[in-house]
Formats: sequence, structure tokens, C-alpha cells
Amino acid sequence: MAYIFEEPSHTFDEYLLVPGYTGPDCIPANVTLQTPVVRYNKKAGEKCPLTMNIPMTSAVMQAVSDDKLAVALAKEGGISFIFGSQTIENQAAMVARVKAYKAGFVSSDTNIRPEQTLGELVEAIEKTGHSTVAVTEDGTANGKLVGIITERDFRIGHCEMSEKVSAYMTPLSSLVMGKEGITLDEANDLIWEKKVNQLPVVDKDGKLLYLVFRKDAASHEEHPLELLDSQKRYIVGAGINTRDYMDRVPALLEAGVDVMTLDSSEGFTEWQRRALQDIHSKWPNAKIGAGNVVDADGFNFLAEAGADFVKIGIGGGSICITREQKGIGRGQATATIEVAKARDAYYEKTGIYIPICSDGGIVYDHHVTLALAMGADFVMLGRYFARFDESPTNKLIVNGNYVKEYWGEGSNRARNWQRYDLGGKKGMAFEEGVDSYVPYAGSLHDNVTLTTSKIIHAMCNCGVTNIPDLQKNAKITLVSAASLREGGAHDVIVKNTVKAN
Ligand code: RVP
Repeated sequence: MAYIFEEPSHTFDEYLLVPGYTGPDCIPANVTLQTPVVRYNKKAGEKCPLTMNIPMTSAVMQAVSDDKLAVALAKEGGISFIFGSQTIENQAAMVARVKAYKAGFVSSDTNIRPEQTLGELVEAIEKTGHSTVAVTEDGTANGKLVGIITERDFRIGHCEMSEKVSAYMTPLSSLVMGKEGITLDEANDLIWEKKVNQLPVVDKDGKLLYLVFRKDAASHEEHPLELLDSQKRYIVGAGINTRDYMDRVPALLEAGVDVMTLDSSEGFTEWQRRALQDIHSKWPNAKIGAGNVVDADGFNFLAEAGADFVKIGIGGGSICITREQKGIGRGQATATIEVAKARDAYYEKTGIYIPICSDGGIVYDHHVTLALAMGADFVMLGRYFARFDESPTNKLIVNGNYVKEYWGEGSNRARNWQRYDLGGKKGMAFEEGVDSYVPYAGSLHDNVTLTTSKIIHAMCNCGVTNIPDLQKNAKITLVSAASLREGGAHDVIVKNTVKAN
């Protein structure tokens, strides 16, 4: 007879945290959200080789994780997994761009030649939205620098638009410049000392390398949790599949990727075991997560196969219709709880700690705290990040509201059938994801700051100052449908609706 789980499976919405004793040292300033990302021999006293400063990763999805979002999230202390449903070259180029990005050093993307007109300049500024323009001999981002022109140097309506840029720019002779190799701190000092708003950095031939802006020079002070590798480059992840990994993995490693994950709606498969084995034997230092699974059997299988972390979740994603289409899945909270128990048992038996990631189905910020309390080491979010300025999609107006587009990797739009066909032939006839809009929500920084602040405050209510203690000591209660209603504003006429996130 089939194995039947007699208990219904639950979602995060059906649980709440019950406070624990909050001692005098249990204050937000003392809370750390640092968390392990990959397996390590904890019992032997090893240190985890890759940790994050906040327990949040962005989903392996076209509508979510490109290089821009990856930089924004690494600044906050988390990791993006750049989507794999694209050519190996494109994906590796995105990883390389993240690794090349130097905090505070900006490659100029609005450039002009001195003999071009103010009209052309205004056009360029409108296109990029950047008001400081490098004037180079050949009009390229790395051409020989001849001046800088900003919107403040000429007055629209008072200047002839046919006049030349060279008549209005600050010429080279009056510019304060930095030499190749200058550090951000030195650039920052120069900007303050010379009272300038930007500092072009040039090589020995006078060719433009970067611009450092006054506002960005302080960037690393504003981002104390930024996640950097040993060479001070941002940490970045990437999604891979079970087909082309022998080509994709070396390209990503070459581009500098720090961690990868097999990206599949269902990971309890021979394909994933083989991929993990092949990759680890060819590139022993490559860090590879695997999944997704929803029970102890799935976790143990991937743990034995060598997964560096295991992702949990089938059918819980906001754009996911796998449960409707195939009847496969499990409530995300139940899946997380069971896999966490299996992870702890595996640790007891082997001394190896394998981090687990609760992937999909996070709707409210407190769901992140619940997932951690249930044993997850970090979460993966799609819808959440898709709403921000930094996600790869356009901001649109629909019915008078700003929205961004968000589509599943199993939707026709993503045309990523490989991911869903268990390693078999291409072209399944049904979709497992939808194409949708999500409400636009502003900048990643503002939202992540708010979310982590809620997690930190909830942890203080639980009487803990770090994630391992939350996992050990949290008290969690199931709630009834009636008490859910009690949890929101009720039986009053609300004046201004406060929307929970
Ligand atoms: P959510 O954060 O709820 O939007 O869920 C994102 C997760 O949904 C992804 O990390 C992935 O596991 C899953 N996903 C992505 N595409 C699809 C699909 O098309 N069914 N599902």
C-alpha cells in the first residue's frame, strides 16, 4: 500500500511564534543574522567556508536574479543565484560583471565626444538618467578623458542646443582625478578634500577607468553587511541544470562564481545524484546546492550524494502551479520542519552540517522568521525580489498602479522545459508556472532593511540573538482559521489600510 502521511501538511501562514524570555542583552543591536551556506564538518570544529550576513537568497529566475540584483543583494549581505535558463555565455558574463563590480567604482555608461552638441548630450542623459557625463576623445566609456559635463553646467532654454559640449564641459586641466589603483578610501578623501562631486579615475595613458561619486564613495559605510570574497569582490551564485553542467560549471567557475545550485522543481532524482558526483569529482572545490525536496528521504538522498546545501519546496512558489498540474508537493512549513529534522539527524550521525534553504512560498516578512525557527538556515525568494527597482523586468503601469512582471521558470514565457522534464525529452505540453504582475515596491535596500529589522525584533521577542539559537529555542504554535482573523485588524473601520509585507 502507498505510504500515507496522515497529518495534513501546513503552510507558514498557519503558524505563529510564541515569545520566550527576553533578557537584558537581547536587544536588536546584539542580533546577528549570519548563517552558513554550505556543508562543513561542524563537529570537528571546522568553520563554514561560505556564510551570509542575512539569511536571504534570490531565486534562480529570469524575472529575478541578474547581475544588477546580485550586486544589490550582496551589498545587503545576501546571495543571488543568477538564472540558468539562458546560454552559458550570457550567464557567465553576468557572473563576471558582478565579480568585476567594484563597490563605489562606477563604469561610465553615459559618454560623449567634445564636438557633439548639447542636444545630443541631453538625449544621452534622458536615455540613461545619469546627469554626469564623461567626455572622451572617441565617446566611449574607456576612451581618453577630455572633460566632464553635468546637467548643472548648461541651462536648457538659455543655451543653444546646437552648441558644442566642449564649450560647457569642465576641461581636463581643471579636473581633479584619481590614478589607477586608488582605493575607495583614498578616492573618498580626495573628493572631500577638493570639494568635488565626482572623481574620474584614469590609467597612465589618461584613459577613463571609472568614476567615483561622492554619494557612492560612502557606499561601503552604508552597507556594513556587504558580502565580499577574499579579494573584496561581491559574492555571487548561479543556477545550473542536470544536462549541460560539464560545460556550464567550468564557465561559471572561470567567471568567478562562488556557489551554484542545481535548479529543479524536483531534486530527488538520479540526475541530480550524477551531476553532484560528476561535478565534485572534476571540480572538488565547487560548492553545489541541490533540490528541491520536501521530505527526509529526499534530503538524505541529496546529502549522501554530496550536496553542499539542500533546497526545500515543491509547489509553494507564488507563480507555481505544479500542485494543480501534477498533484505533487507539500505545504512549505511541514516540508521545512521535516527536512530540518533529517538535517539534524544527519549531523548527529556524521558531524557534517548541511545547511537547508526554504525555497518559495514566503509571503510576509514573518514567514522568513518562521522558516528559520523551523530549522531553515536561509530562504530563497522570487516574488519578494521581483518587486524591486533592481530586478531585471520593466516597471509598468497597470490599472493605475506601478507593477513589475514576474513569471515562473516553468511558464511558457521562460521556455525552460529542461528544468521540468526529469532529464527526459524536451517540450512537455503543459506549464508549471504562470506569467504575472507583482506590485512595484521600491528599492531592494529599503525593503530588505525593513524585512531584516522585523526578523531581528521577532528574534528578540523569542529571546535569541542568533539563528542557531532561534532554531533551537523557538516555540511555534499552529493557529486556527479563526485566530488568523484575530491576527489582523478586525471589527474596526480602518482609516488607512496598513498592508503587511
Ligand atoms: P516565490 O518566492 O513564492 O515567488 O517562489 C519562488 C520559487 O518558486 C523559486 O525559487 C522556485 O523554486 C519556484 N519556481 C520558479 N518557477 C516556478 C514555476 O514556474 N513553477 N516555480
